Amino acid sequence: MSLEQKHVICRACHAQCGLIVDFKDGKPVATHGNKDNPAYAGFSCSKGRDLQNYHSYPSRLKHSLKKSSGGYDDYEWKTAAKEMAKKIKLIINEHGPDSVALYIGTFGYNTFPSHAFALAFMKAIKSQMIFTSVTIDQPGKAITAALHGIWLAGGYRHKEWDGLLIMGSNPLVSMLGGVGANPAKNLHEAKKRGMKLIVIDPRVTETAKQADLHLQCNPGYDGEILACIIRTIIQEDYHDKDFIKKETKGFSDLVEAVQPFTPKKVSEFAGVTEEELVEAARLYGSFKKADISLGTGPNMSGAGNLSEYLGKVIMSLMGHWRREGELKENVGVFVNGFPPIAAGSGSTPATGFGKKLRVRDLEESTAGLPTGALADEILTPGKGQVKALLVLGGNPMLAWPDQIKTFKAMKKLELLACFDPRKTKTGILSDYIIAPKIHYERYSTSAPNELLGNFGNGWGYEDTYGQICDPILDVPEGSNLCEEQEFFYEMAKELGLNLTINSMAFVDPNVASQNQTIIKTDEPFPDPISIWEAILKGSPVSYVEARKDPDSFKGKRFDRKPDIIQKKPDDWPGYLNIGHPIMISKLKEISLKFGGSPIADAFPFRLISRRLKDALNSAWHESSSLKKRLPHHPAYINPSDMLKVGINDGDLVEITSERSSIKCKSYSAVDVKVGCLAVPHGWGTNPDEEDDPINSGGNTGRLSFNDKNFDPITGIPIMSAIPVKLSKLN
Ligand SMILES: Nc1nc2c(c(=O)[nH]1)N[C@H]1C(S)=C(S)[C@@H](COP(=O)(O)OP(=O)(O)OC[C@H]3O[C@@H](n4cnc5c(=O)[nH]c(N)nc54)[C@H](O)[C@@H]3O)O[C@H]1N2
Ligand SMILES: Nc1nc2c(c(=O)[nH]1)N[C@H]1C(S)=C(S)[C@@H](COP(=O)(O)OP(=O)(O)OC[C@H]3O[C@@H](n4cnc5c(=O)[nH]c(N)nc54)[C@H](O)[C@@H]3O)O[C@H]1N2
Ligand code: SF4
Ligand SMILES: [Mo]
Repeated sequence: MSLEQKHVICRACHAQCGLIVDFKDGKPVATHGNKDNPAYAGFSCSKGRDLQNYHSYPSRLKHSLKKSSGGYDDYEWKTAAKEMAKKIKLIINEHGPDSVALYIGTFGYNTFPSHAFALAFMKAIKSQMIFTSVTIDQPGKAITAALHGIWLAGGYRHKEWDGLLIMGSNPLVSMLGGVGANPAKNLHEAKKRGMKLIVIDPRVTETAKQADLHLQCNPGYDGEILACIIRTIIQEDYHDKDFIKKETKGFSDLVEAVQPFTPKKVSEFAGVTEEELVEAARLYGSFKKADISLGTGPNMSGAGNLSEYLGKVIMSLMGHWRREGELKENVGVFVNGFPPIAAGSGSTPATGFGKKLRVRDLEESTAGLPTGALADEILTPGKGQVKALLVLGGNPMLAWPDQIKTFKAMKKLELLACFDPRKTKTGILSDYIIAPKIHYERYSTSAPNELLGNFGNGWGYEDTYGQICDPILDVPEGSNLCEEQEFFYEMAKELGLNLTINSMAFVDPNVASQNQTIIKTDEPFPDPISIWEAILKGSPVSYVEARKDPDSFKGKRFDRKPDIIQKKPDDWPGYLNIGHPIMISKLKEISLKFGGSPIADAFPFRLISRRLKDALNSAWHESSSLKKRLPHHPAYINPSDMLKVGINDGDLVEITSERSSIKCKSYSAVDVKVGCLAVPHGWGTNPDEEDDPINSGGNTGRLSFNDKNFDPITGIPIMSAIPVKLSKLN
């Protein structure tokens, strides 16, 4: 018997944990954390620990598929690429380049080469119709970066925090939310050091259980709660007047706009007491080096841009940004961050520079094109109608809002192709499913998580951590699998086009496009190392150099000096905008209709989103750990609400919104706010299939309209805090 250990990067989520795989007689038998890894320090989650099984899940495709009259045929991927390219050409000839759209889902991001080649392909065919899951996730972050501006030196990291405010995020499960690569350990250490944690969430989440102060709010009032905190911070004189004067604009407009948000008024509808609101403001006001992190909850419940914006405004009011002369340790390994200058970038437009959609006056914003409107772009006839959709590592049928409309849209397409290792609910409507190599079978780096570090406070790495990973397992015997980038290359080759790859080692897209590599399709497909070299062109540490050190494959701290934050030049034009007119008018708008629109008696509950430890959106539902822990898709309901409606734990329930209804199995959960149902997204059947609440669960996307209550900038509709009613299913 031979035993061996190999290092790997788990790409099952953005966290990109450095793990170890145990091999027995050449077969992977276990995957686990690596306690010597300097960033993850032994961390792994149940999905990572299931990776060796994931490669042979029954649902895993070993061949690409093409739809035929009798179902699906196994297909050579190269043949599929040639056929799809021909079809795309016909569609473009008839309807123009923008009739071909690309949707990049969560897995399209986690694999940089596929992402970069997909974008390059779209550029080559001259289509601007590139959509991603960002606009149905936390688009408020990109809008805030534009309107508020970015503090170039960044914020403080968990080792330095004396305080942290988390709103509508659960980093102990989601690994997003700013507590670093090993959130449980980092949070524990920070708290031991005296850091105080404030959590604002309708659920007593794993993270809220650690909080010094938990505001168990009603969902959908985050803008009001933050405005109230701002009002109190200013009124009680906690703000940093010197920082505000030197580095920000808009203070007086802000002060005026938050006046209506008194603790008394906000406490009337936000589900928290006046005292709790004031206590949260005082506690945050007492912090010197703190961070505010918002998650999907506030972004999906109606005022995402405003909530994200006000989160940053509080940090700027308090001056919780890294200052001149301080050290910045995360100076980048594979990704270049912002220059280490103690200065605001200035406010830039969030829209008005890109592609305009034909529907609802929506257009490209700093968060990208509105995915919430893509179904309409497919369904609305006329010039510019989308006829072909390429789905890279996503699952629109279970992830997009308005499942009923999404279904109609998918059926309407002349060409639908999914790049996915499984035949998903979108896959079963597709003309082609392209089966990729996965995890152990691919080259990867920790760059995706590092790049994320520039988009969310406390995301990414603390310091100069990086890892490289080469394949550690052959593809299954008899399979015919590709990496998505090879597929895009084959399509481009068929169309006689070259591909121009932008480096992904820069935050600024303009700089990225100055670091391009042209992939000539009359030459052979480049080897994987050259591909990664191109993807990371211009990175602080060269990929090829990094490969020379065996420790890079285990995950290590690269030897790079921390930056000393520089003083801004005297003529620096930038600033932080804490009173942006768009956000000030949004504050006025919500102050005029306090408490939002009254909830119709017909829909007295609010359905909120939440994530599951063992699943990843619509994927990993087959994992053994999930099946053991949670055999059914749960609708978590407070027992007092169950009593009110006359349901018992485990009963099947119907959840109905203005849009439609779904069936789920109820789970009694004292940790859910009374009046809320917490239901994970990414489950359920397609609208033309039988409901299957036991095995498939209910799709929360089916409960939302994509064209009502949507954000006018990003197009995100209400995907959390959806008004619903609840009844027992007989
Ligand atoms: N109501 C409601 N709706 C939501 C949310 C919510 O909280 N509430 N969350 C939203 C959010 S935050 C997001 S990001 C979206 C997610 O939206 P999507 O990204 O569209 O959905 P996922 O389920 O993450 O789809 C990922 C797909 O990638 C596939 N995959 C796995 N590994 C690979 C690989 O190596 N290569 C390729 N090509 N594919 C792979 C998986 O099988 C899966 O089908 O959903 C959104 N929808
Ligand atoms: N295990 C696991 N990890 C994941 C994923 C997964 O599916 N499973 N998905 C990945 C993806 S795509 C993403 S984007 C991240 C998301 O990461 P997070 O944003 O941390 O996602 P959640 O864990 O769903 O936390 C959202 C929280 O918002 C609360 N909430 C809902 N509505 C409201 C509201 O109106 N106001 C407030 N204040 N709170 C509200 C919910 O109770 C929930 O606790 O996680 C990623 N990581
Ligand atoms: S947290 Fe994400 S990257 Fe880490 S082991 Fe789990 S699924 Fe993999
Ligand atoms: Mo997401």
